Amino acid sequence: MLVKKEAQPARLSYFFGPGYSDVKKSIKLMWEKNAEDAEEYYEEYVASGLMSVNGLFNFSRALSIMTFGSIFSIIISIFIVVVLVLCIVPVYIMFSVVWFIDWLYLKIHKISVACSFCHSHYMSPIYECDCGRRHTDLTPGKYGIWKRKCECGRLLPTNCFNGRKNLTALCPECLKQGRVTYLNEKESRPFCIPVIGGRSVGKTAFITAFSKKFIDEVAPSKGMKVSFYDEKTKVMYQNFDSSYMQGNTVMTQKKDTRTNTSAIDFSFFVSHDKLKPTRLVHIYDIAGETFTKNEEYELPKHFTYSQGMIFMVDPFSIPEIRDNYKSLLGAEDAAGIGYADVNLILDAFIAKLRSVTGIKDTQTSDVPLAVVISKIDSPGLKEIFCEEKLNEIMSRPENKHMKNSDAADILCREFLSNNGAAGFINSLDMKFKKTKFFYVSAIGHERSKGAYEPKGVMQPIEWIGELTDKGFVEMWED
Ligand SMILES: Nc1nc2c(ncn2[C@@H]2O[C@H](COP(=O)(O)OP(=O)(O)O)[C@@H](O)[C@H]2O)c(=O)[nH]1
Ligand SMILES: [Mg+2]
Ligand SMILES: [Zn+2]
Ligand SMILES: [Zn+2]
Repeated sequence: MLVKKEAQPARLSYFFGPGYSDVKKSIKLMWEKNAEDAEEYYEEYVASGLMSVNGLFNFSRALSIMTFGSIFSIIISIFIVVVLVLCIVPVYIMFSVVWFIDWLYLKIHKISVACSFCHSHYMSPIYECDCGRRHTDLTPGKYGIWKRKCECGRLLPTNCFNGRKNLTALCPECLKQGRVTYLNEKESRPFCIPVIGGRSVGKTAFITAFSKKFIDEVAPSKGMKVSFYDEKTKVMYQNFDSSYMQGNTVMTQKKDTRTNTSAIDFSFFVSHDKLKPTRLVHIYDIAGETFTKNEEYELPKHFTYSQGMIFMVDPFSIPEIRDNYKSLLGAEDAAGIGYADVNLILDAFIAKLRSVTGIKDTQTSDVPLAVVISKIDSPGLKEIFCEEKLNEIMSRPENKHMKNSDAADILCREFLSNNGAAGFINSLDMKFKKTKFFYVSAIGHERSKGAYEPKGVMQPIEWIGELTDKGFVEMWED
């Protein structure tokens, strides 16, 4: 396990390469010389006449070289091999120790790559030297403990303590499929959250509001530095920015044309002196069609390693709520209702989750699932999801000292149960060990009526972070 077998385009360190062959060569040479000498005397003995004195003298010389020479050669060979082993063992131990420390550092800090192209998840990428040679296993080893020499002569750092992260990195999984994907990961820890739900439930509005709030307000106020993953995510942010100012959303493409997957990955790095390692936040906006249509999409691999998931529910997708409140909606709100049945979406989501994680029908999933009721600024709902209602729940004798967020969870569950969605809540609780309900208004008002005024968009992600990456969310929570 310690040393992977794949040959690297680098020079072996002395004891594993030149040292080893030098020793082999010198032992071989010694034996050859011995045999040569013996042969020489034997030939002289034959030439001098088999029974002559001189001949017998040469014969005994040949014989003694054969025996004593061989014994002597064996001793010297053993000695050389022992010396070599004595040199190799400490080197081997040393590189194993450095290899282990490097591995442990990545493991403890949960450093890994969640490829934003193919969504595969792994610990280390392939590193490419300036000369184009690819090092599939750039770790301390027989090619070098601290640095290795690429075949081109360039010295490459082999571990996380001396700048390996600054080398050009490639996705090994993309490469297997014949695609060259350069990664911008900087030995960072991914923080991945897919946002799931039917079409028009408010996923894109939620991601827009969260991203803007986090990047423009929360991060700067806490001294965190945000940088975009690449040019594409920068453009995505600019689109979020203009949507945010206008109070609308851009329609999510059915497929990410770049990755050909059904999830759009908005990713950015978050760094701070006290935050080790840097986090790479991935928010996946999954087009609603993935759940409602029976089309074949690539399996959502990010379901297997996400810190948590957000399941968005448009309250107006629930028939009873629609019947009760739709007449109060303005034209824009009425036009933006997500009609897909939440139970069908939930079933489709669970089926996808099962197929990719392999969990059985009878098993519950461990992944934290934040169930988010959207658009609570809508007329009729504003009066339900309000401070007074929370206070009423917290004043109940059984709820003494309850946190606001727990009261909000109860409020959401009661609201859905009272409106014919008790079955939906049961299904969720049966399939997921950790669920919590939240209510949000991403836009804060009807579409296209001015800039966003988001409410409650941080809490679902904070809750997921509290369960899975406390060090990170503690940086930004009040
Ligand atoms: N009133 C109101 N409408 C919203 C809110 N969030 C989204 N919408 C509307 O719901 C519709 C669908 O939103 P969108 O985010 O594009 O949904 P997606 O398909 O799930 O990404 C759009 O017309 C939005 O304007 C909100 O917080 N309040
Ligand atoms: Mg969308
Ligand atoms: Zn990839
Ligand atoms: Zn090179």
